[in-house]
Amino acid sequence: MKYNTSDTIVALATPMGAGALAVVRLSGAQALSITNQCVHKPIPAEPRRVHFRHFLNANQELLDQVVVTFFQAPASYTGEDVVEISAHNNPLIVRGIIEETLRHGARVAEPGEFTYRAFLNGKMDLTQAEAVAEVIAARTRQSLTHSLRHLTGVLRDRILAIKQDVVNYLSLLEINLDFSDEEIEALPREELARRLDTTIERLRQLMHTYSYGKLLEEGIRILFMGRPNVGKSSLLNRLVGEERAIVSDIPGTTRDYIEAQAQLDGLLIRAVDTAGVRQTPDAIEALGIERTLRQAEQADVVAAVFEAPAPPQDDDQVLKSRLLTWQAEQRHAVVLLNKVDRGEHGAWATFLKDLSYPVVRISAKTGKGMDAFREALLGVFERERALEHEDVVVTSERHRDALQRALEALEGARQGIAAGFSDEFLAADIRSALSALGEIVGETTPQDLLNHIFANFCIGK
Ligand SMILES: Nc1nc2c(ncn2[C@@H]2O[C@H](COP(=O)(O)OP(=O)(O)OP(=O)(O)O)[C@@H](O)[C@H]2O)c(=O)[nH]1
Ligand SMILES: [Mg+2]
Repeated sequence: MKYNTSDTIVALATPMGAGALAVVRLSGAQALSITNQCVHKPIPAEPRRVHFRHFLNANQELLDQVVVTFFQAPASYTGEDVVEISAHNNPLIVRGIIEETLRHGARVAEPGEFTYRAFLNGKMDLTQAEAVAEVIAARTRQSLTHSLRHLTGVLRDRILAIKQDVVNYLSLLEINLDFSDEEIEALPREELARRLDTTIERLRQLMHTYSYGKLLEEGIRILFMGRPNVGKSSLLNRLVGEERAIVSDIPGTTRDYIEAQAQLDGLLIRAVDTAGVRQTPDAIEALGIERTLRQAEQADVVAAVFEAPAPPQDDDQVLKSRLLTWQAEQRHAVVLLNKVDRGEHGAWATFLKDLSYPVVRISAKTGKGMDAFREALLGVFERERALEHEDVVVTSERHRDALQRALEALEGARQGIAAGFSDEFLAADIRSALSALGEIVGETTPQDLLNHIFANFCIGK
């Protein structure tokens, strides 16, 4: 066990810095008595009342005027006695308050320890505890919506419902095992097979939502590629709505890649600008180009940029061959024919003919075609985005992996039935499915994994 959970912990719950208010939070059996040693008049043990107090330092001098709220166990965030002290947000005051509580026996909380205690005390399951961090970190409207849903326990409920079915299969199998001499079958095998199929299907559907959940969590990584000077940086600036990348008419302006963020229909767009791809004798530029090609492998979608008013060049042909390869590999891309404000050379229609990617005629200068570009981007992720309205969306890789293991175990049991394996074999598979499902909600999660999850929280959560 990493944390000692019998003592009283303290931490700043709001960001450190200057501001109107800072909230210092204590949790543990001594929360109120420690606080009472630091204020000019004791706070009665009546829960959820707000008290105005003078918070005093070691010399009994005024440190700040504060407002203290007491939450009595178990009706608090952590399930323990909790005291919240709202003070003026000055680091001198905050440090002073924390020091005083430490002097009277509190301990500085470990990262995530308030939430960890809430989890240990059954105030929330592991998916909800993880959702606390998700809610705080969410950067788009959609991702916040789903994090908040996780916080209310929708994923927990879904997992527990599936788990209950699996528990039933196991107990029916165990009845079969107990009465194996008597040739009574509590559950005929065909019936078990049918029910397993239903559960397997439910797991598959839930896992399927991860394709959208991953977009929510990680955003869409879009990489601008094209030969020098076609307007990649200008298009990126347009997409994110600010001048992030340097634009100039000197080919080879962008050397290293830069990333800028924007929101698109509630999704996070992470746009990456790259060095123009061309044959070059310049060693530094060549390094940048190599990087671009490596980045392209990690992008969710490549925006391939060409210059409409000029005829296709050798370097354009190189990019086109790449696009043809990606097309065969079913990777996502959008073709942007830029600078259409200066017209379009007749050769492009033929040049782009063998590409099945959407082609958007665009101008970074006038903004024409930007909406079509956004539409094309969203179109690429249409299948994933269709899952937006699912009640439960799996957004965590940890959950997806555990679901995958549960699914494989149940499929193993299903195949065992088809192959006529004994009940013992089936029961073993079903038990490992149960354990995988239990890991998601925190019932069978190994301690080191728990430690790892909570260690990624910040202090004060
Ligand atoms: N007329 C016109 N000029 C554009 C357009 N987009 C970009 N330009 C100009 O084209 C030149 C190159 O633009 P950049 O955005 O720097 O091009 P780049 O592809 O990032 O170039 P490198 O970083 O050198 O690879 C600049 O002078 C831009 O002002 C457009 O849509 N129309
Ligand atoms: Mg550039």
